[in-house]
Amino acid sequence: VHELVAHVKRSRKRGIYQEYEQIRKEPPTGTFNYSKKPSNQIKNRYSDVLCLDESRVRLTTLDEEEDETSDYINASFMDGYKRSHAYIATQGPLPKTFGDFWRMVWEQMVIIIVMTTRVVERGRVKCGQYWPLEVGLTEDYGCFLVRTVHIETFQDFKLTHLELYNNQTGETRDVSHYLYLSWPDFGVPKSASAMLDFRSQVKERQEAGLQALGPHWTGPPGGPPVVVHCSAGIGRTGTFCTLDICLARLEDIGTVDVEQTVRRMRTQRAYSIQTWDQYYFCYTAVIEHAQRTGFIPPLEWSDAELETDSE
Ligand code: PTR
Ligand code: PTR
Repeated sequence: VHELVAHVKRSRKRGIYQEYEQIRKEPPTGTFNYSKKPSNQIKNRYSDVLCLDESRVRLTTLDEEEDETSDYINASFMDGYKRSHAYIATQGPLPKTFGDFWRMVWEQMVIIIVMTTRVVERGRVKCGQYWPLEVGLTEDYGCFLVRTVHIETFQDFKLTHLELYNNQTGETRDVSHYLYLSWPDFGVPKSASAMLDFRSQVKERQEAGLQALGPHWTGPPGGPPVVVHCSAGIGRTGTFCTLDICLARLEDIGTVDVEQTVRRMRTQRAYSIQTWDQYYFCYTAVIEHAQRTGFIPPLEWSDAELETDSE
């Protein structure tokens, strides 16, 4: 991490910006054929944000009659630190895809949903209201019923405990829904420390959830994938996951590689991280975390000293 600090100081904001521009210029590494099929296009929130065929999440098809595209949802598996399928990065569900979204959550055994957008921002709808807003309410999403059990409100986020009921099997599961409130699209979180606290809460819940699954869990070692979404599922989602991966590696072996993490992520979810300040934020948040946890002394780093040549 000392090297990372040295790298940022050496490159200054301009250098980090160029590093990001370089990544941005690289073309996507695969095809988007499923996203482009005519019957799937209506399932994409944005016609220019598609998912790579190779890493897309497939839904199981409900009956034989359905055509071959009915397994489509705009969602991608992404690796985490030393873990494959650590995340599912997805777009904010559309009313048309609410049922598909809950089916994916069920099929992938998801216990945590991280939402980094608000439903409406600056007067524009960014994501559908795919869960019941008030405690005690139940919504019907076709094969699944979702009930809001309990809501906890924190300064920068809201944690909603949901109960997901499968109409066909009669089983019920608990899902934790984390809604981060202070992150505008194409922007960065108000403060790195709020984001770091948010991330550690999510991490704790994931670890507790994995414990609770116990020996019956036969899926990926770290537990079921965490669903992360914003509006398009690339900008804020990519930033959150990059940060999570970088911090996990820092905590494990004391080193960080933001650049390669983002490159690799883009091979699984194209266009992850949308702006250079989201990219730069990953650096500063990692450094802030390293300071808070004692990897580097407080005096080694000050973001302010880099302001001078920012443009
Ligand atoms: N099905 C659980 C229940 O009804 O208790 C869902 C739930 C889980 C509700 C946790 C509230 C919970 O709160 P906390 O995480 O604060 O203990
Ligand atoms: N076509 C949209 C646009 O550029 O406005 C696509 C888009 C929307 C891309 C939102 C990224 C967005 O941000 P996020 O992934 O953080 O929701």
